[in-house]
Amino acid sequence: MPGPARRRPSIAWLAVTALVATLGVAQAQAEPPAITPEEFETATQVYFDRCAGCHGALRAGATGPNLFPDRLAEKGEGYLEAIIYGGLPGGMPSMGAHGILTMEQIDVMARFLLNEPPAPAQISLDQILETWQVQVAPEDRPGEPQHDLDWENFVGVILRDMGQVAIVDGTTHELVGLVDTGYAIHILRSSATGRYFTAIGRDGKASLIDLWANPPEVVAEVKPCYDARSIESSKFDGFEDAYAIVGCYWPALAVVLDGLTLEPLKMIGTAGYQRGAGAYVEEARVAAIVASHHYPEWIVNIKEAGQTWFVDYSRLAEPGQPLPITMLDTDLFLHDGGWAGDRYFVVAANALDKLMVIDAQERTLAAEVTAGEIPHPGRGANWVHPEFGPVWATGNLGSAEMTVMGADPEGHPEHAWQVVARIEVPFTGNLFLKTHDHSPWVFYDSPMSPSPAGTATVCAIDKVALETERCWEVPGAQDLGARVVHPEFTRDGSEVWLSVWGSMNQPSFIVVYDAVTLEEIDRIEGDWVRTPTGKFNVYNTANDVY
Ligand code: DHE
Repeated sequence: MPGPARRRPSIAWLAVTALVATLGVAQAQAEPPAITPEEFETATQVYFDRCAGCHGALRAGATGPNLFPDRLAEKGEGYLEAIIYGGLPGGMPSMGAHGILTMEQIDVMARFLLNEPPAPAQISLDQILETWQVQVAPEDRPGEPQHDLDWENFVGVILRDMGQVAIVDGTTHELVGLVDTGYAIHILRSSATGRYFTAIGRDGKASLIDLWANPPEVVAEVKPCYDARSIESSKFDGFEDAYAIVGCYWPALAVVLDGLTLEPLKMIGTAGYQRGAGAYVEEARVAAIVASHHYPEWIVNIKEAGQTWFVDYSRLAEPGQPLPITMLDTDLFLHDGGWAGDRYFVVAANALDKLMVIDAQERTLAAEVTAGEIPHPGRGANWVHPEFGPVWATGNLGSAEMTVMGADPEGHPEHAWQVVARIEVPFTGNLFLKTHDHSPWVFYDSPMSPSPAGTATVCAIDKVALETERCWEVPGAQDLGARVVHPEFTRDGSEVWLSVWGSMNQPSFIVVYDAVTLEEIDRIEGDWVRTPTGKFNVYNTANDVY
């Protein structure tokens, strides 16, 4: 249906509607506003790219609230435009103020949200097989590295909006190679040996990157879903690099792949009943996945089901390919997480402000801990504190706090899974923190801060005093309209790198700090450095150093 000509909202008008929204004054909206088929199609794509991660492919909500038209109709189109433009302190990004969406797109998105959502498609194994390609067969790959570089100190840098991964030498800071991957590429994981990076794009495309090739190259790829966030390799003794798994956001699916060719081997549907005797959830998204060192299995977190699954890959090579799955009830809104020591895996139930501590040896829920608002650990940070023993920390999206808890039930039972410090930081909007045994600091970002200064700031937190030592703005980041994100260490822990995440229209840089003195020692620059986000040192990623 053709829509009427649309007005362009002015910033002043948006400010007024934001105030109205903040004061909770509802604007009645009887009929869904008109939207043309072209606008609907564009909005569906924008929603998939920018909104589905938090609000769900079906708009049923998760990290963010549900975006069903019946709820939103009470709030009205002006409210929606204001929130999309300006964001909210709890983590909703300011899409307009940060130049992510234009005024026209915001206008279309507000109308799209007030109309019924489209039904997303399912996928079959045949469709997945059509996307599977092996560029270099395992038998044609080199038996040893084809370069003299210290490949275990390579850093894979995600160039998000370029759909590329840059392989950078962690020793020389030189670019070793650039490879094409999936759209809006999200994370990399190292295979057990470190030889391969597996990459996952938001479009569900998985790529296998061989670091022994000169230059590194994609040797296999497959697209097992339409929307994905996680990927992991098999790491148990005897199964190194043998298998990989992709966790999909849509369809509700995890797909087991051959680790050397990415051939799809098993599809595991995740739609089902929520923890306990809960409701049936059609959209049960796969969030963090980690490879266990205790058993030949992956620990797979199903967000809307509130369950953590232990997926046993040890018998995949047998005829009939049984794939035993142990389901543990944890809690809803599971998102990201990492190892606390080598026995416990901690995953954030983010919208509940909780951390689930999973005992990977016993396959039980060891504890639930209340963090700050919307904990977002990435992988978290591990170190040994002189009083509390081994501890584990998370940042929080919604509160200006780094939360530290005891993580050693055997040696320090009185502190285990108790919050031992809530360390004040200047900004909300943290996404990642990281540390290394050779650094006295935890490095802490705040790219989702509503304050532009916050988005460009990094903090160093004292691991012994348990207080913020220093926070500083990365010079030049604000001039690029960029956010400073994702600390990562080099293999020996002497340097920490942070991405200056600007727009794809101009190059930005990766800033390198001395991990002890906090001095800036280099900027990795070049025309290729566009939209850098996550960075993954091969050794640290393969060995879960964080
Ligand atoms: Fe991520 C980890 C999901 C937005 C960069 N992100 C994760 C994980 C999940 C997740 C489930 C854990 C994977 C694992 O360990 O197996 N991320 C989501 C979303 O749903 C969300 C909130 C919204 C979306 O639409 O995707 C989202 N993520 C982002 C970003 O905006 C970031 C900063 C840049 C980007 O890709 O757009 C981003 N996420 C990352 C990174 C990690 C990650 C770099 C891995 C951190 C690590 O150190 O291992």
